Amino acid sequence: MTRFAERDALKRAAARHALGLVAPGMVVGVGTGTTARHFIAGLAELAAGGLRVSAVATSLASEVALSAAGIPVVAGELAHPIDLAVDGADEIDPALRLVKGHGGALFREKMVATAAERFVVIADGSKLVERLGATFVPVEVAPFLWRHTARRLAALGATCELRGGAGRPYRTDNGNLIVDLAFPAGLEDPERTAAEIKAVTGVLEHGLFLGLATGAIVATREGLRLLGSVAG
Ligand code: A5P
Repeated sequence: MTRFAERDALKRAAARHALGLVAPGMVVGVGTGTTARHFIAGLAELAAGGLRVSAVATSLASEVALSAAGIPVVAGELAHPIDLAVDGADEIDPALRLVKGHGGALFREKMVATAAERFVVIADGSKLVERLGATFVPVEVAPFLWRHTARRLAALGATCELRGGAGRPYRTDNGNLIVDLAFPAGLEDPERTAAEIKAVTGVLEHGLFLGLATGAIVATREGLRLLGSVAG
């Protein structure tokens, strides 16, 4: 098995385990990315077998996949909390703090995570880190005067890169830009960095998800690791 196939099998194992948390009638927040795709495939099978749930999608891509599976997708009109949100992550630290957004969907992902009563992360073991900032922290910014916003973000001690480059910038589902921040030594104090990023005018949201995940299902070669509270 190639390394890619092995990682994909682990992502699938984590996603499949999360399906056990879904109960009839739930409003389920559904994530974005290669791990979440396995969760959507499993939900589609359950729906085909008669399970009735509705979903809140964290991206247009996930919305399309859910609709294709006949799962009703709700958005602005949602009056009640989301019962359970399930999503991937790019980094998970021992305190269940996350970096998310490498797939560009961080704004809606954070909206869904904050609106959910339970937020369970699904991932393969490569996402576990001792300290956040091992990769990069995506920040969704308004296109208006974005270079000025990026300069202020760089002043926080980060290397900033516009995703896609200035010639062909990546656009989020919300029509905004993503600036990826790399912190050479990682994040000593993620809460402080999160507050500093959020205080920059022009920033809409960042990929530090702190105090949001209630549990994580992490699939490793040695088996599933359940972090935090995962049971229903
Ligand atoms: C999407 O914007 C991200 O937050 C994803 O949840 C994250 O990048 C994990 O993606 P994979 O499951 O593809 O690794």
